[in-house]
Amino acid sequence: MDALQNFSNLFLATLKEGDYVGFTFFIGSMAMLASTVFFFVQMTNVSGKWKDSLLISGMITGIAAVHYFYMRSFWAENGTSPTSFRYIDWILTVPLMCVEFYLILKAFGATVSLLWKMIGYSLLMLIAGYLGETVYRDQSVLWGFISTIGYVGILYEVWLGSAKKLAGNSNDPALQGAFKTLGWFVLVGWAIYPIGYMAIPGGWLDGVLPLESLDIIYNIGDAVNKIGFGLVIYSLAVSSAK
Ligand SMILES: *C/C=C(C)/C=C/C=C(C)/C=C/C1=C(C)CCCC1(C)C
Repeated sequence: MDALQNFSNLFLATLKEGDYVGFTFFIGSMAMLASTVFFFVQMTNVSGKWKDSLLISGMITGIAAVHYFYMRSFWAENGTSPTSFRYIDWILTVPLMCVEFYLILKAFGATVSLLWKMIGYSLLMLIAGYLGETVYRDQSVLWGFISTIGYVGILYEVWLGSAKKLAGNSNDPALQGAFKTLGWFVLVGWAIYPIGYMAIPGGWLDGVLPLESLDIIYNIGDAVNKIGFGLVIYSLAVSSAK
């Protein structure tokens, strides 16, 4: 009975009126859930190789949905940021976004080693960010810098490196357009996160942005990047030549 009670608290803790940060967790949960249904249903409608891409899109928002249900309750119960769960979510979903790039470019020669390189960069980015935000808060600027090296690595691959060259090999304008858009997600959409990170005490924007803005910024970032990213893949899947 106790276990059942604990379990229901994890998912069902009640938000208070006027808790705007909590509201964004709630909206995040619903948006991720709805998108997951959408991607999984559309998976059955798209042709051949695109099924895998839509499966991954649904996995990304599905993993995020479960985390958001949990994080919403964590916030409602404790009134503190569910930082560890956020990073657990990211460490699962960001590598899956690298898999999306790989799947799109596979027909144009993307190798598994490119995939691992991008996953490696994302792990560096997220592990360093986690350490700076939790274990070594005093040195959050240093860890933020190390994390940024991983971020720049991903940006390099997508905008200048081998991923970009492979996309250039394609003669499908739909693919090239979608790849460009995904690149903008990584450049602009993902830049939302370091801005949130800088709002923590001791960070460069400490005092400029209120601390509560951290969760709001991360919640908006996740919705834009996970759902938006998946929608770009979906529209590529329905418009691409083959
Ligand atoms: C769905 C979740 C996504 C796309 C998460 C992306 C997260 C980042 C791009 C985080 C980047 C960070 C830095 C570049 C420096 C400061 C620490 C981080 C982890 C917030």
